Amino acid sequence: MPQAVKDIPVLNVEKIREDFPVLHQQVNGHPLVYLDNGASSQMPVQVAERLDHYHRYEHANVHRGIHTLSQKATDAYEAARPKVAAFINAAEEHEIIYTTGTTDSINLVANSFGLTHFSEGDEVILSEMEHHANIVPWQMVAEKTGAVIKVIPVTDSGELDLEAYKKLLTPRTKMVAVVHVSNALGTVNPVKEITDLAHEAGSVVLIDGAQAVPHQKVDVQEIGADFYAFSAHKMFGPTGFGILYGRKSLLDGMPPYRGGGDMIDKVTFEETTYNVPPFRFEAGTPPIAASIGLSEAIDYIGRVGMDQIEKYEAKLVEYAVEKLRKIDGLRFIGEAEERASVISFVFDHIHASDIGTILDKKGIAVRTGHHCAQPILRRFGVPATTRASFAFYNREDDVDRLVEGIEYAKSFFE
Ligand code: 7TS
Repeated sequence: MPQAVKDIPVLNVEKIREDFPVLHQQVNGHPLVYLDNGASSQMPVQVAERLDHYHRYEHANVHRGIHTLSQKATDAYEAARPKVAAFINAAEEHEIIYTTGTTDSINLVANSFGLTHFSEGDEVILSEMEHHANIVPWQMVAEKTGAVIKVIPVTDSGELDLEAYKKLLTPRTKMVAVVHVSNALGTVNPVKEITDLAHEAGSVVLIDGAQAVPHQKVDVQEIGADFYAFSAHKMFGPTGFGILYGRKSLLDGMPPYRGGGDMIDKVTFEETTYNVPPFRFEAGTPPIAASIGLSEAIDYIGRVGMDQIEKYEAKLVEYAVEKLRKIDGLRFIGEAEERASVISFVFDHIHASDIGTILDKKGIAVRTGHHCAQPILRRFGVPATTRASFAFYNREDDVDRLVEGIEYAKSFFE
């Protein structure tokens, strides 16, 4: 079995960092400062070792082998379902669909639910701060069905304009699809209120939780959302894997999105009948190891403690905002009252990619660009921002290095 996992009774950042070997390297001659967690978080050794153990000793295809190894692999693969259900407080494990990530989860709903429920003139409400993954699939389905996309505007501080949202809801609203935490602004949206309002208007709701699940407790029953999507690689797990939570009563009535092995009940050339959810939506050999890796990542998060993570990151982000605010010429893009571990900023006369390149020379990894959220950057009149995004293994020292790096970058343009 993999090495016994380390006990972490309180959030001790130095102890936690021992579990992330990737953080202990030099980049361009400097100790790495990793502030690109919004794109992909790092993996603790416990997850890496669990993946290694699976590949060395447990690998077999799932759901189809009578032999012992296949049964073992199936058990380990399926174990993520109840674990994820408990992690987001889903009512039952069959509401958890394995996908390849948030993008895949949203495409599944857009195609399976959207293509069958939308008709000419129906309305889909998105927000101005969506990632392209929560825009483009709806546009593609709207094009096929004649549905119309409406957009909730964002205020100057980077919050959703809820009064405008209320006015957009009509009896024709069939779907409200909104991000929980914005990857470009860091705004935490009031998803329960948004969901309640949508339900009052008779609409179904999808929440894009890609940037929420690594940073805060998510309770899908409390939010009341019908669908909730997220990715394993942003929550200390492997790439190529993600989750779609779907309300059972809706999933039962949804057709498959992809055809193939595993998603069927009976196949003849005349007619095919389909498996029950979630298997109906999981055609073909899945990312078996990745599911096992996600289980381990959820265990790891559980040992650190989501309450601890929330508290720790809130303090760290507050520290970062205060330090960055003091830098002459720096302008935040997104200053919502409720914000998570993402800070975006610009300088009027320095391009974000220049800042990012110079920071990299100092070993500091940030993301620059439009963050796959072009409409919201357009809303703020900027082509790109520099974005620092945090995880619970970041420290105040990382923030200090970032501030020093930005001052250094600025000195080239003065
Ligand atoms: N939704 C949000 C809010 C995201 O931040 C991302 C990825 C996605 C959806 C898509 O997730 P995927 O795992 O299917 O790719 N966001 C980012 C980012 O901010 N930088 O790189 C990827």
